[in-house]
Amino acid sequence: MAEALLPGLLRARTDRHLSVAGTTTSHADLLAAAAVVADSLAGRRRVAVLATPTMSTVLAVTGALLAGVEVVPVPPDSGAAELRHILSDATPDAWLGAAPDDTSLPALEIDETARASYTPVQVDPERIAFVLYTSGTTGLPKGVLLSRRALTAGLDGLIDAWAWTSDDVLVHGLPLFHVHGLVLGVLGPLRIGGSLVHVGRGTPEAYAGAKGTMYFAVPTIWSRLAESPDHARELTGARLLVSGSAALPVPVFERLKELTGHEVAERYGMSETLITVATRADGVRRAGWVGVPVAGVETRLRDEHGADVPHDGESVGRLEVRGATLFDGYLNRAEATAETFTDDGWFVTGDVAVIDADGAHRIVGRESVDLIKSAGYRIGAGEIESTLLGHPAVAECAVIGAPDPDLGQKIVAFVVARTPVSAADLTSYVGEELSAHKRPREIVFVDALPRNEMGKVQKKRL
Ligand code: MLC
Ligand code: AMP
Repeated sequence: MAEALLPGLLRARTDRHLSVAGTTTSHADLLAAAAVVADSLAGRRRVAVLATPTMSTVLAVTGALLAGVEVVPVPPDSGAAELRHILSDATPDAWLGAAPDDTSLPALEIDETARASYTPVQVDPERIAFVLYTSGTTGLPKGVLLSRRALTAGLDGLIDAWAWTSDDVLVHGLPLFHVHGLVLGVLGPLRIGGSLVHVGRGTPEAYAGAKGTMYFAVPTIWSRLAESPDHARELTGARLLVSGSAALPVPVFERLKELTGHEVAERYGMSETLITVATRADGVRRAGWVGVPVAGVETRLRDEHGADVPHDGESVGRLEVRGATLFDGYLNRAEATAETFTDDGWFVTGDVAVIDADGAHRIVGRESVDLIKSAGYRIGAGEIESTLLGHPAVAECAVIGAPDPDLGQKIVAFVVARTPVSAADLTSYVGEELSAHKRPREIVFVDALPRNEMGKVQKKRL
C-alpha cells in the first residue's frame, strides 16, 4: 500500500496549486520538494514545526507526513512557558524548518529550492500524524494524538458531505496549528487533489480578494465579513461557505445570506474528534444548526445520570460521539484520556446539544465555564489563571469568557492585586508566557473574588 493519507498530492498535477501567503506552487512541485524533506527525515520519530502561515510550514508538514514522521505543530507566537511545556511534553527529536530563538533543540534546515522524485513509503495507518496541543479546563494544554486513520476518516467524511472535488479551490486564512486550518484547510486539498489559497491573515479584504469555490472561516471572520458588505459580496460566486470552531450567530447567517446569496454551512468538531457533524452541501441549512453526523461517526445525548435524552429537537443533553475520526488519547495523560470516555466507549465532548428526529444537531453551549472560545480559539481559564498567579503583583484571580459580538467570547480576568500593577503589564505578561490570543482583553481589578462556603470562586457571579 502506498501513501494513503494524501493520494491527491501523489497525482502530482501541474494544474492544481497551493498558494500560501503569496507563495504559489503546483502539487507536482510541492511533492518534489516534500520528497527531499521526507528523505532528510530518515530515522526521525517526531519533529516540531513552528507553524507560521507560510509555504514553509506546508512543506515541512507534507514532508514529515510522507515520511511517516509525527508532527507537533507549534503556535508561532508561543510564549516562554507554553513553548517549554510543549517541548518537554512532546519531546520532539528536532525542529523541522524554522526554529524559535534560544532553543536547545536541533533544527533541521529545509532547502525550499531542492527537488527529488518521490519514493513511496508505506506508513501504518494507525501511526500518529499529529500531536496537537489544546487547552483543557484546568492545567497545561494536552497533546491530542491524531492518527493517520482518524485524519483519513475525518477528511473523507467532509469530502462526502461537501461534495469536495479536485476542481475546488479552497480559500481560508486560518492558523496552521489547529484542526480547522491545518487538517481541513491544508490536508483537505492535498487529500482530494484540489487547490488552496491561504490568504495569510483572515481579513474581509483578503477573503474578498481570493477567488475560490469554497471558503472556510471561524465565526469572527464571518461576522467581520457580514459587516463589510462590499467584501462579502465578492463571495457570491462561490459554491460553499463553511463556518466552524465556534457558534455562528444567527444574525450573521442571515446577513451573509442577504449579501452573498449563500446560506453558510455550519459544521461542528473538536481537536479530539475532528469534525463529527456537518451540514451537507446538498442538505438543509438552518441558522444555528450544525448538520448531521459525517460518515463513520455516531452521536448521542445523555443526561447527568447517563440516561438517553430523546432526539426530539428540544431536549438538551450532553453530546457524546464515537467513530473512526476520534483521537488516540492525550500524550502522556492516560488518566485524562480515560476520563473523557464513558464506560461503554463514547467520547464525552463537554458540549451540550439537541438533536432532532432527522439527526440534525444544534450546539447549545458548553458544560464548563472554564473552557473559553474566543475568535475560534479554545482557551482554558485555568491556564491563564495559573500564569497570572505567577506574576508577583497578583494575589488572586479568576478568568472568564464574557460574551462579545466580534469574538464570541472575550477573555476577562478579575484580579486581586497584592501591589500596584497596570492592566497592560498583566496582559503583556500573559502574552510573553503563553501566546497572543490567550491575553485577556480586559482586566478588572477587584478587592475580593466572590466565593462560596467551600472557598471556591463563584464565576457565575463575576
Ligand atoms: C489581541 N490583541 C490584543 C489583545 N488581543 N491587544 C491587546 N490586548 C489583548 N488582549 C491585538 C492582536 O494582537 C491584533 O494586533 C489586534 O489586537 C486584533 O486582534 P484580533 O481581534 O484577535 O484579530 P486578528 O488578529 O485579526 O485575528 C482574528 C482571527 C483570528 C479571527 C483571524 O483570531 C483567528 O485566526 N482565529 C482562528 C482560530 C482557529 O483557527 N481556531 C480553530 C481551532 S480548531 P495586531 O497588531 O496584530 O493587529 C477547532 C475545531 C473546529 O476549533 O471545529 O474547527
Ligand atoms: P477545539 O478543540 O479548539 O477544536 O474546540 C472544540 C470546541 O469548539 C467544541 O467542543 C465546541 O465547543 C466548539 N465548536 C466547534 N465547532 C462549533 C460549532 N459549529 N458551533 C458551536 N461550537 C463549536
